[in-house]
Amino acid sequence: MKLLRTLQKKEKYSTPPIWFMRQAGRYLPEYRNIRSKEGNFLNLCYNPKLASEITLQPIKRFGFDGAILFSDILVIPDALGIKTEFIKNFGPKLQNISTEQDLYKLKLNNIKNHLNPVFEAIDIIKSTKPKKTNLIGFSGSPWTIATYIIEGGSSKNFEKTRSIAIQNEIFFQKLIDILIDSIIEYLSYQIEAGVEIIQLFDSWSGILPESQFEKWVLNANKKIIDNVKNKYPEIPIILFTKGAGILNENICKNINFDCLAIDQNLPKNWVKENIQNKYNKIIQGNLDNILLCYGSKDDIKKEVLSILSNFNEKEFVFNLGHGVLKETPIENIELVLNIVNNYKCNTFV
Ligand code: 1CP
Repeated sequence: MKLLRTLQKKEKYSTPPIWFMRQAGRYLPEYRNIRSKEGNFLNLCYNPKLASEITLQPIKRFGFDGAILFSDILVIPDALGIKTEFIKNFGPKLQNISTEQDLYKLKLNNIKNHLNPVFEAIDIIKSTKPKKTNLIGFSGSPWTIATYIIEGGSSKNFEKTRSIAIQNEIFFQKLIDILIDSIIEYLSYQIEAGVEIIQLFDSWSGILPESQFEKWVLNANKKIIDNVKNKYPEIPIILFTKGAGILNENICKNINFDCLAIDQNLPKNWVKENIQNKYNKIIQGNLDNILLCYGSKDDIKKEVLSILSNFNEKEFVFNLGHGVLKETPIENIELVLNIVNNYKCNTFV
């Protein structure tokens, strides 16, 4: 309950709640064990029993305050009828969409039906999770999902998506509007099924210049958040605009969300001054996932303590700046939990 109460600003704890983005995944032997038996990643996402088990694996092992639903941001294109596969040693591969004609073929009313196994998984997790652990539902944000749809998978420079958004804005706006409606519907069903907190992942928001950022990141997330907040004012919303830098100020100025998830690139002083103090937003994150994976114990300890001393004067959620890497040693995660959970005891200072 510590995570939920912190996000609702109902309580300030001496040690912050803690969970990690991508905490359910390939760095865990118990995940790899289940994964090796199921060749198809999406089948795992659509298996309520296994998805609920994987969601709770990091909770059983580490006792995090939040459990993030095991699923993926690309279940939305899959539900829209855009063929989506996860290829071994390659990553996601999506059917190509690039014209208005393609958009007419999408299945617009398929969220409830296609993603019902996800809602069933939520129902199982709700009844089997420890009481103190809060369940976090999520979705990708429109811009980030659109990049996978237009590029047909992951990308390094997003040139195709960026050029279409500029050259064929009418088409791109239609695609974004379809995604906005689908995401609102998806999040609403997740909340009805029992998630207590929502996180929106706009993982590739950082590649856009200001005017484009306003159209595709700010406006799109605002529409989703306004709609969900209107229906479910009690459900805290965390927004992760990775790489947005000082444009995060515009996000805080214009959107009524509860918590800004910050990456590892933002300077702590700037965040403290501008996000925590000026806009009075709760923040989450900032620990470098690469440092967590490859850093020495001493360097990790120093950085964790620096994050705590900078951010923990106000409501704060301890997390990474991006997801746990699959090579991350389990003992590094245990080290961080130990430091965070014992922070006030001064044993590590
Ligand atoms: O074979 C495997 O096991 C697949 C690895 C994997 C896992 C464990 C993928 C493929 N997705 C996931 C789960 C996942 N993805 C979760 C739930 C588990 C948790 O967080 O603990 C969540 C929240 C996501 C979200 C996600 N998927 C994002 C946003 C967060 C971020 O990391 O920026 C993105 C961009 C994806 C797309 C995705 N899913 C998987 C891959 C390989 C990719 C492409 C990543 C890329 O383009 O770099």
